[in-house]
Amino acid sequence: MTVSIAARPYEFKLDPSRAAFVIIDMQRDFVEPGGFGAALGNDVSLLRTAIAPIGAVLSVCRAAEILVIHTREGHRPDLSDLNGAKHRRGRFATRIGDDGPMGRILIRGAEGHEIIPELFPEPGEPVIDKPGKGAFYATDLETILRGRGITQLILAGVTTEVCVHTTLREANDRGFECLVLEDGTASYFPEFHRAALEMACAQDGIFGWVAPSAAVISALQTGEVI
Ligand code: C5J
Repeated sequence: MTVSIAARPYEFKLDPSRAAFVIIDMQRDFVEPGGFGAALGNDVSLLRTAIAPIGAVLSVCRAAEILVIHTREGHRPDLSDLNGAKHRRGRFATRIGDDGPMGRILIRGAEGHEIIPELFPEPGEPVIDKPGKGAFYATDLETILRGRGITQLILAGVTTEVCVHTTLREANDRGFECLVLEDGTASYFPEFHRAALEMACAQDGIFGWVAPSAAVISALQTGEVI
């Protein structure tokens, strides 16, 4: 059974039994003051617009028994999975692994590394810890998806042009059909958010589809295109 989602560049035929909702890096380190995003000089409040739309789609996906997967960007406390290039990047005083108001920045086990309470995983929902920007790099995400027969991904989270887009590209090259949740993604740079969404569905869907949360919710609740 498929439901039709009104999307760009054309309708997305979603098969809930073969789809996963992948929520990328909705961690305190990115969306709350005192974390990695703030250490890079960003206004983290810009990312919080994505929380409510993701929450709404999350409820509907859980009700429809669509597999929900969460990712977290971060590193081992001994930094053994943090490559030097990533560690050295930038000229800010605070770096990955340094102490911050929410514990060590982007380190597994620190408060800041945790997923925000509004979107906290339920028992049984896989949480993928990733050391890179893409969710497929150095993780078992692909094994989990293939094992469950998943062929379609609804992607949400932050930031649109970094971890969401990197994951979109990785997934597309691996043969997954991807739909990016337009209001369920956000960026510290609104113009990058807009451009990333345009890039995703340009050329008749070069990387995939883009749709607002309302279209996904409506399709899953009514089975009709809104
Ligand atoms: C960044 C991410 N922006 N989750 N990470 O460094 O997009």
